[in-house]
Amino acid sequence: MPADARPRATTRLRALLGTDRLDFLMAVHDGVSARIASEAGFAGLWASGLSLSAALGVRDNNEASWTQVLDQAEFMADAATAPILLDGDTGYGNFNNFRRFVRKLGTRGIAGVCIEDKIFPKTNSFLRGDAQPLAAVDEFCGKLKAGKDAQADDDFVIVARTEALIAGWGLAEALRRAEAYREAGADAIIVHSAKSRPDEVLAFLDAWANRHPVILIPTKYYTTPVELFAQRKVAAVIWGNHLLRAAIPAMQRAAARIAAERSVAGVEETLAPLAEVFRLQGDDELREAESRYLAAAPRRGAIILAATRGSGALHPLTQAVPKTLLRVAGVSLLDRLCDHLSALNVPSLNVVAGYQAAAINRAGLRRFDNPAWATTGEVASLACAAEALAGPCLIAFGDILCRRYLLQVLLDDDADFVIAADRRIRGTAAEAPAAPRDLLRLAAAPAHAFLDGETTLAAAAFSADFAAFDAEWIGLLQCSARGAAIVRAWVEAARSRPDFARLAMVDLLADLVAQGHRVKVHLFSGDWTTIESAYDLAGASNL
Ligand code: SPV
Ligand code: MG
Repeated sequence: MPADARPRATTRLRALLGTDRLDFLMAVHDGVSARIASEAGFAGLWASGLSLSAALGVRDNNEASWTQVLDQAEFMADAATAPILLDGDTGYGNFNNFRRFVRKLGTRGIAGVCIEDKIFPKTNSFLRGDAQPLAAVDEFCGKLKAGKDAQADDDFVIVARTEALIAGWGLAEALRRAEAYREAGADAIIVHSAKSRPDEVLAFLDAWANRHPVILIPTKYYTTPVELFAQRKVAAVIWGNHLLRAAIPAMQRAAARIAAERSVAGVEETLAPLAEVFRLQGDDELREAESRYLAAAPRRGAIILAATRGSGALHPLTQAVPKTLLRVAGVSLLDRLCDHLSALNVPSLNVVAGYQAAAINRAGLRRFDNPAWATTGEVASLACAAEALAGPCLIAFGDILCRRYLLQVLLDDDADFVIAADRRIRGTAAEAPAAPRDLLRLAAAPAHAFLDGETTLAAAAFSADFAAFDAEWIGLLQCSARGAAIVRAWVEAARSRPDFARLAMVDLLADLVAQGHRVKVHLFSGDWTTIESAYDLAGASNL
């Protein structure tokens, strides 16, 4: 978040209690409720022990430990813009425990704490209230003094709450305790009541005569118009538990309906949209921060050319699926390639489909269709996905199988054009007549005859003249953002060529070289294959 130009939360809470105006503190129980209440415009928040413990699924009997409360409080403070007064129950022990609690609260962005004059472990004031023992006044005053001495921020607020009326000890005792707590240094007094009529609280206020700020929690006497409190200069009213209670029936209704209907369709429109959840989580701030702090790395992409059915030799296997969906060891060529690319952090995956295009429907893979797949070549397919040539982009044939490291080597190279080649041209001896392949002539022999290495492309062609070339292209072209823009421009220009339908990717490589671009070649020996026959497919599982 940008630096908060407003006064500190402690200062704002103190100011709120110091005025003659009646303010309202809304009870919250977690980060999201703290944000919701802040957005609703409450001047302050009450981190309610009842609400917090209920949200955690435990009782309001100090079952959540003080450090667990501290952690919850920190989430609230991070999410809230309004200052938070935390319900500190009895202070989690004696003066020593309380002063440590105060110091820790100060480090978690909490503006103030309230402690009540009961005995640890306490129970909620509306449960068997009159059976609850009260703390000795002197002991409680010592605790308040220890808290005031421990606070690091002068504006941190410590509120003393007397349960004298709850416990049935009467108005005089409530007044005696409130006065003792004021003298001990409490910044404000809460006088709590479990009656549905405000009479005992109003009697207290009248006798108290505004001698020190008072906060009320009219959970039981909620029908009392707040003007009666304002007239008596009450500093603040706490709405003690209503957001948690609003959430409970909403969750119960939704849970029951989803269970009964075995579907979420019925409740969907009754719920907060996910966009609202993300908004409450502050996603917009993260986006803004990302634009400031994250290097504007363009999203890496890949375009997989997979429009073909494959040669006649494969037709018995490609009746219902394109070649790219042929499986090797149970995984299709396309899935394996996409899995590799995802593992290598290439988020934007695109495929150009043609034959049996609808069979390609992998989640997260964007499909472009080349309806003219039967009569056009690789470049025409690439042109169908030209818009994906934005930012660094790997162009790959969909019918190859290769080890992941080959892809990694190309992706790690930030030259404008990088291709992978095999120094051994496959099948030269075995095939008669030898079928033409994507062949490369290298500008220079690599430094080592057998090790993987890198060099520069001198020429490329689809040819059977094996003797005239040095290596075979593996069907992978990695382009930098600049390289991708050049390829895109070349593809757009190629659309008007008479031979457009026949153009192959090697024609692109040859043209890049002819135009004076450096095409870097990484040389490998094996570790890949392309599937042209059932024989290739059978052999591929050895990889
Ligand atoms: C709380 O919200 O936890 C309180 C107020 O302490 S009450 O539940 O009224 O005691
Ligand atoms: Mg409480």
